[in-house]
Amino acid sequence: MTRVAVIGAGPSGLAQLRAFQSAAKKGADIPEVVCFEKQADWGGLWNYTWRTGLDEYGEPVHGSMYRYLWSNGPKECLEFADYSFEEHFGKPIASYPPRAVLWDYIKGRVEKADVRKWVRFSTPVRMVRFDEETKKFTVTAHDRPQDRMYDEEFDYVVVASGHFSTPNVPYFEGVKTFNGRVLHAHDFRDALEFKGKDVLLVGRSYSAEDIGSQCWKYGAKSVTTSYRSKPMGFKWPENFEERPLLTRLENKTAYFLDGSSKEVDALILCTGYQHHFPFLPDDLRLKTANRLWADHLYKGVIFDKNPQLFYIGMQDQFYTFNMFDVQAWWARDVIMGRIKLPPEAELQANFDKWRAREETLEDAEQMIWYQGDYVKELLAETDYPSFDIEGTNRTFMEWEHHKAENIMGFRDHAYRSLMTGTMSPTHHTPWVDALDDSMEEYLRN
Ligand code: FAD
Ligand code: NA7
Repeated sequence: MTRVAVIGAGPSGLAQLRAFQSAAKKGADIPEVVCFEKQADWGGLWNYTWRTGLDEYGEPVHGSMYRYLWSNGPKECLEFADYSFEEHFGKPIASYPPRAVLWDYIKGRVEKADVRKWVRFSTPVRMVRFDEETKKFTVTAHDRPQDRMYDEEFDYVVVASGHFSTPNVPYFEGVKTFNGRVLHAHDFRDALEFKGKDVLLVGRSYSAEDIGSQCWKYGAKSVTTSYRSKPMGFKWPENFEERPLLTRLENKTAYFLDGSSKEVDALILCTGYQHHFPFLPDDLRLKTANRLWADHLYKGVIFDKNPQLFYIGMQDQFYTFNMFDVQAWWARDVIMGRIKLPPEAELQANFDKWRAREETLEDAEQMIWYQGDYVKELLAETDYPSFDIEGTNRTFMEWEHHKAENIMGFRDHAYRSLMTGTMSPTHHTPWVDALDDSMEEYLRN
């Protein structure tokens, strides 16, 4: 029997499990699927952990999410086409759910699909090797509770281990002797730690924007973000400012490229993440920057050096859950022989086309249409329920517009579901006043 290993049970890995299960439900003979998950539960980053550094087994902690995190984009843009929010919650809910609500939604679909039995929890994959003669992979996994390592053979491997977990940590002069707290966004957990403090963040992307906003919301005395390329440019509140790049630190003083300086209590490096696959040897390991068209992946999914190896969710993301789904359905259909891969020259030409367009992208709007078009291309080749990509793109545009209007108020807007057509209700409390991020509080009518 054909065997498929899925590495990771986050949204991408779970999309792969659901893809196979949905084919089985329609009567197809599916391969045996084994999912290895390093954490004790599923949901990937959405499964919050209070731990930082190493976990209870001495494994690097995967989680980068923090308390009070609310979706940073409309839930309407990530909704599963085969499992709506309304189906899960039994009623329409507001558009920017906190983490716990989204985790519940992610779990609901796979609980319904009954695929938990395919997952081996607390089992990190240590190594994957490919035998050119037998054309099989040997996966070495470590059952942590039993403290037992073992090898198993597979015909296909799907890597769904995420890429927002291993921090990119640049060096700044004087950081060694800085008299305050220094951390990377990966280790940020609770904004209340910074209440009453002057906080400095380096970076200008989602983490800097959101962690900065949260520190502000939970009472930081001041928030300063420092950019390398250009400012985020939002209309920030009075005690929130953007400055050019940090050049050095001295005691508690931060110096910036424009010659200015500021006393700060903490430095949070929101400087992004590395694609990091310590369990993959050179010939199987994806090496790419965080970009919309990742290197080495034909159709954004299949490894160019080995057509039995797939990577899900490895691109930079506007689209998330439903893009992972479309990728997983596509990978499934290649594995099951429903999609016949074209000759390599054709795959390369397809890659070159997407890469060339990626290099022309100038702003978020163009990037969203680009990723939408990519999702559309894969969607057309599988039986994943079709959904309105243009409508999704337009919702993303509204989101961008609402952020530009009011960065601390964009989450108070509501959007229409592209899957059910239902208009979402406005949330009962403005985001700036909503300090309780529990599911009960969010779903309260
Ligand atoms: P992950 O969620 O990272 O899951 C990967 C899984 O693989 C984990 O469970 C991990 O334990 C497991 N794993 C890793 N290595 C191994 C191994 N060797 N062996 C076995 N298992 C392994 N997206 C949105 O749509 N909206 C948001 O608001 C949003 N906010 C975000 C906030 C933060 C702070 C971060 C970091 C990301 C956010 N994202 C958001 C993007 C996020 O990347 C996706 O939503 C999604 O979690 C990606 O799913 P994934 O399965 O690809 O990766
Ligand atoms: P991103 O989106 O990869 O952004 C990384 C940011 O870090 C970006 O603004 C970079 O600046 C900045 N960066 C990287 N290296 C440096 C150095 N050396 N000096 C200064 N600034 C640097 O990561 P995020 O963590 O923000 O977001 C990742 C995910 O988490 C995302 O999906 C969210 O939903 C949550 P640049 O822009 O290149 O000038």
